[in-house]
Amino acid sequence: MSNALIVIDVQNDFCPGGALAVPEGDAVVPVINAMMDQFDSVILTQDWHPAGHSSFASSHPGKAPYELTEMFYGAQVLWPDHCVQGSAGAAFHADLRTDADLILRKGFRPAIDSYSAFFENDRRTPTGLEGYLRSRGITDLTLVGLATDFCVHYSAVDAARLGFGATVALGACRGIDLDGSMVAASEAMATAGVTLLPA
Ligand code: VGL
Ligand code: ZN
Repeated sequence: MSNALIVIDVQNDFCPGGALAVPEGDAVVPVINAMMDQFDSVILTQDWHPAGHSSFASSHPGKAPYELTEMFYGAQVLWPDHCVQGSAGAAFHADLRTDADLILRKGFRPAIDSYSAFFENDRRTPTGLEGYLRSRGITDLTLVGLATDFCVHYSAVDAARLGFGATVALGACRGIDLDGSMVAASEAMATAGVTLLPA
């Protein structure tokens, strides 16, 4: 039995000045850096979209960022272009420690978005993270990063559903808060059995 810190999407585009800036997104960096030494293993995720990705409003004529559309797998929020593969916005925040065991990239399939570190937004296509964790004997996960109400939320719910011990340290997360998504995320995580450590 061992534990891992899963650091979700601490990338320039989710920090102030970025294409999809999360308020105070950069404030999580020193907190996460200090947490890293307390875990057996550290895993970073990186949102990693090809140009023209289907989650970008710019790929849907007549649609604006933050509007909803229907994809083959259900409702999808449309985002400003962000975390394009190889761009400065897709890079990790310059001060984030990257001495991690694994960097997992997600959202690289053009036709499907991927909030969760475990499954794409069809909730079926695996990223491979579950197998990686199980084959290394990792049983307990603490999730931190950006954004609380999207990628942290979906990753934590999937972790709990898969039977991992799942804790979200809210002091090391920041959210977007779109139409009540912060409250909805807290409820969904609590219902799934995720332990929420207050900020
Ligand atoms: C995220 C929206 C789009 C996230 C990623 O990391 O929470 N949110 N892509
Ligand atoms: Zn994205």
